[in-house]
Amino acid sequence: MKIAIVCYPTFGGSGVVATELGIALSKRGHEIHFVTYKQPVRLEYLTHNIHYHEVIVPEYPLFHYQPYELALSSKLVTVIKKHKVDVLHVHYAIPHAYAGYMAQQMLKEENISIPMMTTLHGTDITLVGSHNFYKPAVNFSINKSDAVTSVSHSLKKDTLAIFSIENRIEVVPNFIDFSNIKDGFDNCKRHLMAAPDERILIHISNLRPVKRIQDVIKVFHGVQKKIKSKLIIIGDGPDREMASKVAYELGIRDKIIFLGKSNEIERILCFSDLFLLPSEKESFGLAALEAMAYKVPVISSNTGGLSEVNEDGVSGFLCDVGDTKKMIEKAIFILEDDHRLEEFKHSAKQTALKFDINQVLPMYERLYEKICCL
Ligand code: GMT
Repeated sequence: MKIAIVCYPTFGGSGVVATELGIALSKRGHEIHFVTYKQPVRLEYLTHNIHYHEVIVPEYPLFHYQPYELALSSKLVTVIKKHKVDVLHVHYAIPHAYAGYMAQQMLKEENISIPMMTTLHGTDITLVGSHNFYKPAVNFSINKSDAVTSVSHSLKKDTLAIFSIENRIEVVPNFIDFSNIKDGFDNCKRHLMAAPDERILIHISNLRPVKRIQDVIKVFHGVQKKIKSKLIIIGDGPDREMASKVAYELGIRDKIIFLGKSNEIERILCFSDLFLLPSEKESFGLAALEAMAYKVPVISSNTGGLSEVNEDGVSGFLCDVGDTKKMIEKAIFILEDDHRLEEFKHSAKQTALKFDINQVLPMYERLYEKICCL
């Protein structure tokens, strides 16, 4: 099939999922067209059946806000017509589903019909989309999509509670392509980060308030009192400075390494011992799943879809949002004993294997076929 994928090309989970999906579909013989404003970060190279089409929004002084949706829907019309695309798959409802719907309408005028699938990722529903500024448009474009998927049961439930949805929502979980994960990664340079007798804790996110970075620092503060350890933080965002300040105040700034945005998380995950994800809200927690795939157990909050990913007492532990005392307790429990840590590492990987791309990809393919025959 020829599939156009619209996504955010950044480090965010929705962009990562969309990119990995496109790459995997191309390996199964589909022709993929990424349509976005920058080459997606996880898309290292283009191939004969992976194409990237840049959406350009020229600056014009009259516009206080540049009209991205307009440029995106125009680009979609051009790409779909030129490449005879069969299906349009938009990731993250805002504004992609809205722009996709407009492209569909423009194409209809030329007797071209193209079905659209919208994948809901989380903040497009729970944080941004639920706001009255956007709600009518998001509600409208979800209902106008030919298929709607959500990355967890929890997100589906939230969507149905927040919006007036007439469409069926299929749950298609996020996934891991295990063919990219090698056991015994040969570039695993643990010694550059920590001493041999130190444990390594890790947090990866966009450092936004929803991630509760202050809790990451507090949990590490509690852990390092009992267990010699380092904390690595990957990613960047508005709460970066606050996190650093809290760390100074607690006297542990020298034990925390801020690495900024990185596309090489496997180099760090390969030697990490524990992943911290104490988010306020998390529709799925792709970062946690990626950690588990690299045998890193997870201490997370018990919010949104996290309980569908992190198995309590198996791949790590789930604690109430803000319950840093319990998070510290559980982190120490995992880290204090070599044998127990190894068991949790093994179970984290086993749990992650349930999200193997080979189980998930056919779900998307079946839906593409279904909407193409409507
Ligand atoms: O985690 C973020 O804040 C980024 C956001 C995004 O839109 O990329 O992530 C959302 O989608 C991911 C991929 O489906 C999920 O794994 C994240 O849980 C979800 N984030 C939230 O719900 C806060």
